[in-house]
Amino acid sequence: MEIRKVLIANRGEIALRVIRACRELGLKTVAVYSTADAHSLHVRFADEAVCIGPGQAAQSYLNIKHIIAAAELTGADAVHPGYGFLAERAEFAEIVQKCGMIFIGPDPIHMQVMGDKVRARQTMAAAGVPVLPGTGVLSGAVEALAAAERIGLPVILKASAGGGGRGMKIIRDMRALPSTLETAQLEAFKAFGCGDMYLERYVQSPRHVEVQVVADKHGDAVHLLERECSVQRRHQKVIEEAPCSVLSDELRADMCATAVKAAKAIGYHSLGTFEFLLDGDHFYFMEMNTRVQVEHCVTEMITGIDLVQEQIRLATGEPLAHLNREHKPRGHAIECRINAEDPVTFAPRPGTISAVHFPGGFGVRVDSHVYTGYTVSPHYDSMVGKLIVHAPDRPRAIMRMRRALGECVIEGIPTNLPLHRWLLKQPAFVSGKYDTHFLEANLDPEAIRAEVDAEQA
Ligand code: MV4
Repeated sequence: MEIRKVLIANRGEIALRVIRACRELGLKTVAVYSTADAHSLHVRFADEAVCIGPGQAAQSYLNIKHIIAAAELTGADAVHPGYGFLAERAEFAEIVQKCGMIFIGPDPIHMQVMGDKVRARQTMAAAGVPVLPGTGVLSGAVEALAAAERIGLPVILKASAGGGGRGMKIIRDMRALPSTLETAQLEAFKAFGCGDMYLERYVQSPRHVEVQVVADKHGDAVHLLERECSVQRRHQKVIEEAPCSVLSDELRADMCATAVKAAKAIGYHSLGTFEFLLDGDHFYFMEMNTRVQVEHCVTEMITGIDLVQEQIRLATGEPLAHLNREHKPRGHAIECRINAEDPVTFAPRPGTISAVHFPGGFGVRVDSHVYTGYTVSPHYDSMVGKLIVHAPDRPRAIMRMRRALGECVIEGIPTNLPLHRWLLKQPAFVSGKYDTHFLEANLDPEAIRAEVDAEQA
């Protein structure tokens, strides 16, 4: 199977990222865009561009008919979904394939299995991947109470159709379980069209560590080490790094081998990420992401592998033969997500950027679609770019990130740059000893405001 022309069914920095990979592979590109994105760089940098609807995502970037029409009109032979929007919708991948095009991603069946969190849990357990003690879909309060009794409190109720932290409730008291289950089922039904819930033992202070896997269509799979993603707020990641600074070589090897075993067991192909909860020196499967992720760049920096090019090659059926089997981390990489938002309240702040200057220099990478005069639209998420640094070790990566943040200027709209400047100084971050509660537990509005004032001085 050969690819000549790729349609990128996305926008923003990831659309640019995919266009860059295609250009280096000698492939033609087709951008699709909403009327709100008419002046976007992905439209300018692609070989062709097709308008697919108005600003509301439901009518453009989520409009399968319009995207397929754009692909047929331009003669694209492959579709890259990026992340978000249609990236994990099995139905979209199926339609792309039925129209005779290559979907640059996994088999739709794997998107389905991993989208159903109960099925994903069962599938992983059957493949020998550690999962927390838990249940299948709960039939009601009687079963839930018995399960909680067996597992021990606290437990967590999760929606089978949820994921990414949506539809979860922590139970610390048996008496609250029946009513919380009922509420959660109703909420899940409203949000996802499916009220199925399951229970797991609740881990109080875990770290979020995920393993990047690449797998070909011939049953081969390799890992590309792990990423640490515990610096987050309300399930939105803020900083990611690779490798994870608290993993022993043994634990890293175990976690990475487990991810490879899991990918092979289900016959997975393309890029995939296994998310684990790390509790001391135990790890448990949480979810699998079947797409390229925002934070893929930190893995690229420490492995030297272009993940998007790899993803495209794999989609054509190329074998993994050329990839090293065992990767040792090559230095340390950190990524800061830069958002157009209030740095203290995190409220999105769309608007027009009056001036922008991105940092540069040795070991600094900026993946961004914005420029002076660019308007951040309220229709889409508020990320305006990613600042990534690479250095020989973690202390030097932190110094380099502080230096790069100091050079970064975005004017006209507030951004979370002051939050990042504050974060990179926090003793818990610098020590590397932090868990998923670190950011929310240590937020210091006064200190962040001081960073805002320092920026304006
Ligand atoms: C958990 C957990 C503790 N115990 N499951 C949140 C996102 C989704 N992938 C799973 N999540 C969690 N599941 C059990 N049994 C804690 C979280 C969690 C979390 C996980 C990763 C990163 C940040 C988090 C923030 C809050 C809760």
